[in-house]
Amino acid sequence: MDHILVTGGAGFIGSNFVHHVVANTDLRVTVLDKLTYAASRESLDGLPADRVSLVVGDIVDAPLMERLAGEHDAIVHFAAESHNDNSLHDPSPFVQTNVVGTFSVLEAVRKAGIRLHHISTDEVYGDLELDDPERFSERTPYNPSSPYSSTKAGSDLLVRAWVRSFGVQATISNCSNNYGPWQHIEKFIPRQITNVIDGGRPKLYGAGQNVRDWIHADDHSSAVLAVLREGAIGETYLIGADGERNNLEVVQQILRHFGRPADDFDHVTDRPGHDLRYAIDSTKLRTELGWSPRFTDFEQGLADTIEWYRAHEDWWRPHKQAVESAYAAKGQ
Ligand code: NAD
Ligand code: TDX
Repeated sequence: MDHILVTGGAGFIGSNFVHHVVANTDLRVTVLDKLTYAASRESLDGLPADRVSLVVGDIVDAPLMERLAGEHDAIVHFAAESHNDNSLHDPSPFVQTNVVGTFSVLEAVRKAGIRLHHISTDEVYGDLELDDPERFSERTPYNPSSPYSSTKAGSDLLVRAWVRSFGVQATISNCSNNYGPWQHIEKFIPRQITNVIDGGRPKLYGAGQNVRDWIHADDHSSAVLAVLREGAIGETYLIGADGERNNLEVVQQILRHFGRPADDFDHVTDRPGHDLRYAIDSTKLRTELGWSPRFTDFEQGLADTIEWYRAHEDWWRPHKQAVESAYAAKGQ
């Protein structure tokens, strides 16, 4: 494997992955990205031009996908509409990109006969009770809740069918909630960090008891690289770093970092159908591929992320007002 195509590589996790690949391998990378509102070209700044190039285009565009598949050894497929709240407002682009787009990627891979790694989410498994001793594993039945997670579940099932029916050489990974640099400020952690930088208050949906299993985007990247290189074709690997925290704990840690009082936040209208808890058992990935996370101290990783947003105000500032107006219109 020499030259890989990374769809969605100008988004949050995709760009972290491209940086990880450049720093840790000799691979050359082409990023294919539609540059939606969620993308940023700046996230690819500073990468060597002889190793990384950007093609602006849509994964739904079948001729484009076929041409690019023919020019690469493998595709790592991150491109998606990724925000649950947006999917409740307008599911249409989620069906287009996540389902039809993945179909287009699969057909291109099938025709070119190249390797595919499909990126997915733990949300395909639905949610867990707070006191459930079990966590999600590769054997957990699919039970998605939102338009976002159901389109991701649909894309996973397409990949499985293309492996079984057409012999496509694909793997799948389902990861828990990522944090780190370059995450769009519509998402929970960067929204709260930038609210506090602005002198405002974090906004907690409902009581703040919902639990997410946080992993640093660089650890997600190292896991994806491990599966791309050593994963068994047709297999699914769950990626997680044992980072369960409820939303209230995360908000209070952000407030503490800035020296603000622990109760200096607002409870706002809850998300309809809000999943209660996600938690990943990543035993298969750790035992079969020898992977382990590097960012095992969530408190330190969050502190570093806060400092990154402080240092990159030029990047997020132009979007802040529009993001907050859209939330305010929904009472959030
Ligand atoms: P993101 O929204 O930050 O980035 C998505 C990228 O895909 C953007 O650059 C966007 O321009 C691009 N894109 C969207 N539609 C496209 C299209 N039709 N053609 C080409 N490019 C298109 O998302 P993210 O948080 O980086 O998530 C990346 C992937 O990881 C997604 O598949 C998501 O489901 C998955 N995932 C995310 C998380 C998380 O916590 N963010 C956790 C597990 C899995
Ligand atoms: O302002 C907020 N207040 C709040 O309490 C926002 C934006 C969110 N929340 C809550 C909702 C969730 O319980 O925080 C938690 C995290 O919310 P998001 O950042 O929107 O993430 P989530 O819905 O958990 O989905 C994320 O993880 C799985 C990614 O966006 C998905 O792409 C990924 O698949």
